[in-house]
Formats: sequence, C-alpha cells, structure tokens
Amino acid sequence: MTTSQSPELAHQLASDQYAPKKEDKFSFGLWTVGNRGRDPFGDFVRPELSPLRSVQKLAELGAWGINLHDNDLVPFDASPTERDRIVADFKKALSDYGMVVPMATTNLFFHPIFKDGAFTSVDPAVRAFALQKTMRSIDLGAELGAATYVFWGGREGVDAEASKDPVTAIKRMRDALNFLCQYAIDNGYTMRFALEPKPNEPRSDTYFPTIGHMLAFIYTLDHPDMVGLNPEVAHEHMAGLNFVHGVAQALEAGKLFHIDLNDQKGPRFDQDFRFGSESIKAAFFLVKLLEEHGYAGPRHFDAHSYRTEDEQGVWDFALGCMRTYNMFKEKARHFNADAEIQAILQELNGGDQSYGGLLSGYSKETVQKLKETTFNVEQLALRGYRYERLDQLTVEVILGVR
Ligand code: GLT
Ligand code: MN
Ligand code: MN
Repeated sequence: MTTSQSPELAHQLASDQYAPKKEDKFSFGLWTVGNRGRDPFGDFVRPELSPLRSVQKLAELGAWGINLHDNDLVPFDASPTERDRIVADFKKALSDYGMVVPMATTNLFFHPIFKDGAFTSVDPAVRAFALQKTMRSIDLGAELGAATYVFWGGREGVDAEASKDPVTAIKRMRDALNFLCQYAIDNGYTMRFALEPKPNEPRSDTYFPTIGHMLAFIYTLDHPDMVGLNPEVAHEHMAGLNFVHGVAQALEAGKLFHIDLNDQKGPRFDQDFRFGSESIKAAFFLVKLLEEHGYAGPRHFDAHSYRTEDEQGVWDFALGCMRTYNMFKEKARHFNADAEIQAILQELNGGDQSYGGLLSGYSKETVQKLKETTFNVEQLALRGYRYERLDQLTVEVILGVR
C-alpha cells in the first residue's frame, strides 16, 4: 500500500520499465537515507529524518524493506517504556505502508564506550556490555521479524598494534559469536547471522578485513551453518579487490546471506556512493552474478546521498540505486540474448572434446592417460581468445549502443 504517493511520482513510476517493485526485494538501512552528511571535516547538512518518514517515502518509491541498528530506532538511553512506544509506532508504520524489516544489527561503534572496539576490546567490562547490548538488539530484530542479523565489526581493530595480540582478538570475536548464536537458538529465533568485513576505517586496521578472511573464520565457529556473510561493495574495493569474485566465492559456498550494495572510487576512504555511480562494469557483472546464481536475499543499499543534497536529493539517490540495479538486470538479459556474444562464449567454452575425459576427476586410469597424452603445446599456445572483442561487446551492451 502506498497511499501517500504523489500523483506525479505515481505517474513517473507507472511509465518506467525500471521502476522498483516489491518483488525486486530492495531494502535500505534507516541510517542510509537518514544519513545527515556529517564527515570528519564538516557538520550535519540535513535535518533529522524520522524513521516513520523513511518508511513512508521508501514505500512510495517502491522499496520492499527497511533495516536498522538498535539505535537508529531506539535512542541509546531510552527507558523501557519509551522503547516500547517507539517500537509500536514503527511497527504500525511498517504495516500501514506494507514494508518489512529483513535485517537488523547493533550499533557497537558510535558511543565512546566502544572506542577500542566491542567484542575485541581489551576491557572485559566493555566486552560484556557489548554482549548485553547485542542480546537486546537481537530481541528487537526478532520482534520486527528480521531474518538476518548483521555483524559489522566497526571498531574491532587497532590503531596501536602493540595494544592487542591479534590471535587473542580473533578468539574473543569467536567467543562472542558463539555466545550470541547460542542465545538466538535458546530463544527459538530463526534468524541467521551475516558477518560484514571491512579492511579499515574507523580504525586504522580492522580484524577480518575481507570476504575471504571472514569466510575462513565462519568455519571455526560452533554453529557455522547459521553464520554467513554480508559483503559490501565499497569495503572490498577499499582493499583493492574484485568484489564480484569475492561475492561469487561466498555465493558458491552457500554463504551469501545478505549484501550491501553501493559504490566507491577505488581504494580510499569508505564512500558509500549510490549503487552503480562509479564502477559501472563491476556493478553490471555483480547484478548478473546475483540474478543468475540464485541469490534470493534482499538487495540492500548501504549507501547515502552526496553531502550536497537536501531531502529531495536523498530520494533521488534512493530511487537511483534501485533503478540502476534494474537497468543492469535488463542489460544482463540483453547480454545473454546477444547472438555475437553468445557465439564467442560458446566457442570459448566449447574446447576440444578429445581432452574432456582427462578432466573429469581423479582416477588411476586418468592418471595413466594424462601421463601418456601428448599435447600439441605449440598449437595450443597460438590460440587467440577473442577477449578484446568480447569485452568491447560487453561495453557496448552496457552503454546501450547494441
Ligand atoms: C555503517 C557501516 C556499514 C555497515 C552498517 C551496519 S553501519 O554505516 O559503514 O558498512 O553495514 O552496521
Ligand atoms: Mn555495510
Ligand atoms: Mn561502507
């Protein structure tokens, strides 16, 4: 239900083939559209946006879900009565506007108590407080129906390397996650946990910096089945990595529980730009990957509008993220239907069938055959792969000239 939709917007969306729809499963964090543009060098540029207004406007634009940290909704120092009133009002807005809460998380980085981290802080009282805050926040997530619970280790890292033994820090993180998994299980919550890596910022080095580090860590937990990943485009780019490959590895392992879509200009500070605003080719292949490999989770935009914008700019930003995703989805269909591209791909991947039997797994016979086969090395080395043509065709599809 989008009762408040303005007639102009309704008309604009109705005639737009890329207009977001509920079934696209687009979601935003309250902290994303609610970002007020403060940075280390300048103050807020936009007034506070209430959670209720965010629900209403996002519904109007065609989004499906809204995510939150505990303190995006309930202030850090709210009394239990205030908490219950705020949550009740929010639930009413969700039901009035037909929105869901697919993911929830804990703010373990803003309050000064977390300046040395939360689960990996050197101070045991801070580590214990972090567990208490997270249990309360998990309860809130469960109450709102969140299927995924995200852990971004905001300040879980170091500035002074001498301060902590990294092996101890890893063990502390494991203890915390094991504890919280058991808490969720004991309470009958069905949510899954999704861990979000980031290489640095706000600390100068964060533990578990990339998808790969996180993935390996998950298998050392007590309940690896209920823990997966929430990778973020910008975070892998900050580490200079290929995000599509990282996501593919998580997906292939059945560990892509959630995703943070945004954009970034290369390895620098975390920019959280509008999805598809910078790395257009990478964003195209990311959408293609998600759409073609059965990713069924939320398409979550963890981004915010430029600091130059007023509230209208925020909604331009939000609609832009969703429309761009749908444009890439359409371009991926176009790519798959392009006869020349498909002919090249078929030729590339066809290979010489006479070698096929040598690559179908280990057996004593295959070992024997492999040892006896003579390869025409000179001939194989002469092959041209046609990747120049293929890549140019890809660019032409994306730019809309094919
Ligand atoms: C914060 C961070 C994001 C995380 C959010 C969840 S909060 O905005 O920059 O990458 O996904 O804690
Ligand atoms: Mn994120
Ligand atoms: Mn980010």
